[in-house]
Amino acid sequence: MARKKIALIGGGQIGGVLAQLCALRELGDVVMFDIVEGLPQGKMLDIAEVGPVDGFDVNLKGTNSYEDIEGADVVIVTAGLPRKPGMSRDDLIEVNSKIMTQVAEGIKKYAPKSFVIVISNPLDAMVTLCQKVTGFPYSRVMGQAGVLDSSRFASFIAWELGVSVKDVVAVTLGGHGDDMVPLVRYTSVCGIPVMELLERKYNDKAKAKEVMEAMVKRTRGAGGEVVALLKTGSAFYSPASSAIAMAESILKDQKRVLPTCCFLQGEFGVNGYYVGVPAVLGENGVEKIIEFALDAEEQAMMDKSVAAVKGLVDSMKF
Ligand code: A3D
Repeated sequence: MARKKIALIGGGQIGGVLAQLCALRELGDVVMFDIVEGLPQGKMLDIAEVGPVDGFDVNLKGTNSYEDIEGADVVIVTAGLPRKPGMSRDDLIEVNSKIMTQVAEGIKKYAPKSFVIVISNPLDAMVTLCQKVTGFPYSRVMGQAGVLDSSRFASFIAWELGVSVKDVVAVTLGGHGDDMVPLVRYTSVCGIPVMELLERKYNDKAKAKEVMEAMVKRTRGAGGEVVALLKTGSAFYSPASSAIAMAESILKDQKRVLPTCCFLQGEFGVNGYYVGVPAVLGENGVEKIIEFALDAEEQAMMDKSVAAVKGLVDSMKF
């Protein structure tokens, strides 16, 4: 059986971590494409030379030619500019749309059977554009945002309650913007609703609510919090790990349920837009969107988030 092949489009901060994680987990052979000469070649050589130490055995190649991504099973796209302090993700739309159009044309030509995971921002708009340009089925083009947003939310809850991050299950819905929807009612620690644990901790419902609201706010602004600290770019370890979880679920047909930016056709009352929802990821890509009931307050937050996505996507000229 041939080895799996993973193509990384963009060899910057996230691209480098993606390559290292692919190698460490031996997910397959990896090709990194970037327009900057020497950058992908240098990064891949650097990682490859530590195979004997880390004990991985995969082929790693850096390239400036799209031909080299030929036959890729999974393509992960990080090409594009990241935010600087004070910028919103939406400020990147003009410049990153041009980049995404070129990238999607390259993928369409050289990896026509691949599954594509987009990370470039503004996420929901860039996934939409990637699907439009490639013309691939919706099940094969998706975006990474929700795995990370949910992981951030789960981290804040674990730190607040003094429990292992492994035992918190949290989910966020909606667009990857400041209106994203962390779903408190469906968040639990070892199956126990998180609000029950917070109320016990503080013995005060109002205080518990206040603490949760602060964590929801921090989750919504978590990307910006990292940008403000780094000053020269945005988060890169965490989006890389999150996309690898999605790629691994597809490559190994794990059928994990992961918050994924998927094309909705009526689910959650959304029709014809890419929005973050839980989905089953397996050998056929997005195999199923998991729908469930939202209460009036959650639906209102979802509607607000979707309205922001629609505004951005509708502003793009395809
Ligand atoms: P950075 O380190 O700047 O890397 C981007 C790379 O893209 C650079 O190496 C560029 O040379 C390359 N590039 C530019 N134009 C092209 C092109 N036409 N074809 C191929 N490569 C090109 O950025 P980064 O890795 O930190 O971030 C990449 C993207 O991910 C940005 O748009 C970020 O905003 C976004 N991002 C998304 C999340 C999500 O969770 C969705 C989180 C963090 C960052």
